[in-house]
Amino acid sequence: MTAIVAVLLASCSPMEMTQSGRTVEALAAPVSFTDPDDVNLPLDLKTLTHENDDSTVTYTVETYDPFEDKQADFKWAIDNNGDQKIDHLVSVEWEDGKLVGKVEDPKEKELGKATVTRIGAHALRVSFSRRLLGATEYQYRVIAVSDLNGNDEDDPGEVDLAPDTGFQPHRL
Ligand SMILES: [Ca+2]
Ligand SMILES: [Ca+2]
Ligand SMILES: [Ca+2]
Ligand SMILES: [Ca+2]
Repeated sequence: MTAIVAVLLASCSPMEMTQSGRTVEALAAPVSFTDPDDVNLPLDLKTLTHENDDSTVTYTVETYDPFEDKQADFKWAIDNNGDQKIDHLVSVEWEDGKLVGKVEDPKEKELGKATVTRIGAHALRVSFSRRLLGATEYQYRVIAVSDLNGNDEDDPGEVDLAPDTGFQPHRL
């Protein structure tokens, strides 16, 4: 029995990969990972989730403690060609009295808008067009900045990373 199941599974996966991906991937379940309670900062990353459909990529961030809109400062740093260098950044920040989401290149040139939604006292969600990624497979890490000294810079001791080493893969 086990051998038959293994053969079936083995023969299934290449078929999935050769399909255009639309029907298969549109139904992809959200994928989450957890970062430890590892910093003594207002924004301590807890659960990070990615999901996508045909047109949109959505990230959810949940922290250990509740945070206010004006404390929000999250970045998803995206490497879309596997060289560990960042090609795109999805950012959520408090700007001009509201939460603003953007997709930018590493030089902060804006490539497109991202839609931010609060989904609880500990969490928010950001969505953007998957066309902006320019890749069907990429890896990312999440950065939360608590600007303790108010200088608008990410200083040592103000940052939580998730994952703490390496990147989280996302296949669209
Ligand atoms: Ca954390
Ligand atoms: Ca890269
Ligand atoms: Ca700072
Ligand atoms: Ca961390």
